[in-house]
Amino acid sequence: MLVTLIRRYARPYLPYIVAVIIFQLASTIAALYLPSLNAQIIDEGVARGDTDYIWRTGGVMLGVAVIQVATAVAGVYFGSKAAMAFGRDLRRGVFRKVTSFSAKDVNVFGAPTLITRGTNDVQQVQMLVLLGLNFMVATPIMCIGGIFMALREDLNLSWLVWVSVPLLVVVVGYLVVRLMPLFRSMQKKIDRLNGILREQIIGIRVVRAFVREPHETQRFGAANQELTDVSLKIGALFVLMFPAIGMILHVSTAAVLWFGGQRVDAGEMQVGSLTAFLQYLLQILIAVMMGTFMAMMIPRASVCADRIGEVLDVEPSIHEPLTPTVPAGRSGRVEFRNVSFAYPGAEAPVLSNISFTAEPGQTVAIIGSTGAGKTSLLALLPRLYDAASGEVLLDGVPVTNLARSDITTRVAMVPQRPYLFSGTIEHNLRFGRPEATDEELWDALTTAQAEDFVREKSQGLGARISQGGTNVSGGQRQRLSIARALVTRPKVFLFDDSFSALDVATDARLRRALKAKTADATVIIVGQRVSTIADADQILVLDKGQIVDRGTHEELLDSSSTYREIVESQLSTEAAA
Ligand code: TTP
Ligand code: MG
Repeated sequence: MLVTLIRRYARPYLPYIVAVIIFQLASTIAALYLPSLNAQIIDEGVARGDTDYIWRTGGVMLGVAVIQVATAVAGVYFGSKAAMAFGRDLRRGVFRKVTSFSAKDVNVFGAPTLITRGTNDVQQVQMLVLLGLNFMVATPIMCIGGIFMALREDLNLSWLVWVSVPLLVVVVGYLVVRLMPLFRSMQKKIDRLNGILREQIIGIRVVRAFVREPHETQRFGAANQELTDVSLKIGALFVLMFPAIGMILHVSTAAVLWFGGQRVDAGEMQVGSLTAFLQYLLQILIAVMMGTFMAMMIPRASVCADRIGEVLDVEPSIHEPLTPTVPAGRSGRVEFRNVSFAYPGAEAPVLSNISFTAEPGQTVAIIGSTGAGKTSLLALLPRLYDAASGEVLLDGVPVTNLARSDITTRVAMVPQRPYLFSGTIEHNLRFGRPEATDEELWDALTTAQAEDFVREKSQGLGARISQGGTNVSGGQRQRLSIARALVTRPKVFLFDDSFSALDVATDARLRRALKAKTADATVIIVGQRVSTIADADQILVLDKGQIVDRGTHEELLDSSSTYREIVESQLSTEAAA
């Protein structure tokens, strides 16, 4: 998966990558050339007292050093550009994919892990690409070139290379192998800690109300301690790593000086060669170290790449038809034909054999006890889910054959638990139709009985709404979300229990105002209060996912015992209150 992802998302940045390779090649070769120039100055210039030679070679050395620095900077620049662009595109890819998910697809993963995959996991892969671009070319050339150059300086000391490099690989490799599982476990502990923190912040009121702070604090404390323990273990290994590497570097230096010094003494080697040899050995060791660090990132990044791949590979369970049918009329006629539906993984169907028609200008009301399937029924029209059997038709065309835009411009839903986005009131109201004018917004607010409280805000339409709409009351949120639906001027309105948080008087006023605004539209209302739905043209009584009775209020009072029970229970509770 790692390779696939990198291949797919890095392709547009191929020119950058080629630039990185060229610049790194140049900078590595320059870096390899420097110690040998240094040796020449010492052995030829200083030894013979040839000032001219020293100046000339020194000048060349300065030039090479400048080239080395400049190309190294350019390499890192293009490498970073490519890696960051890669990360951005990958994040965008995950985001687009998740946006195309149906409610069912989101449930398969769960929201928190989708968020982690789109952010943290992408970052891990991006990091590997960044380091890869920076070291991929330089490291092997440095190793091989370094060994070649070192041997050119002195063959007799070559055994030092063959001893110190494998030693370093073994030591660093051992520590890396010990570190890997700890890193993986740390990732999981961070996930867990985030999860607990998130839950506690969101549920803070409930935690307070039930005085669960001590218990929650303890739960958080335990997860926190686990993370600390893992971090400490990692720390302990790192504490070992740096002295171990330092030790190898220093012992190698001492060995080169010791054995090289003897050869210099014996006149078999020149001082310049000795320093050059030493510098090459250090270059090789540092390159090997970097290579090992990089290798350490690969497993971690590939775990992340797999997790990202799982998201990208999902075929959204609800997709648009390839050749959408264009409906003949656009009046907003809704028809359910023998519709059955079950939630994924549930054995019993939530809806069975639902058939009804809602004509434009009509109001169809749905009433039934909690869990009867009212919300599920509404969800089928905007295709939040697809029916298992039967057909849901909008203007005579099955919704599965309609283009998405054809549905969304004609159907507006006020969900049972309305959600507002962080931003301003205005921005929320224009959600479905960005080009709506201010007058239209105020008009919708008036109809939704929300004008007064918006006017009371000093910033009016510009008043801030926090994420989810948590800084307005439940009833205000419902009315804003009704106004949001009105602004889109749809042909079909779906109100899912949208008046439940309103007092009876406001409910009545709102429905009167709505009636005028929705005269030509098809209205489907889910209601709990009989008063909310009594004047509907058709009332469907839903019980355990089936329509048990249908008719107007008067007809149902006569014919439906279930309906009469509901009415009586409400009358008696009202009387009791
Ligand atoms: P709903 O359709 O949500 O029932 P409802 O809208 O009639 O109830 P309420 O008046 O309380 O709003 O649920 C019907 C059944 O489907 C219920 O048994 C729970 C189940 N269900 C799921 O399994 N998954 C879901 O995502 C939803 C919304 C419901
Ligand atoms: Mg419901």
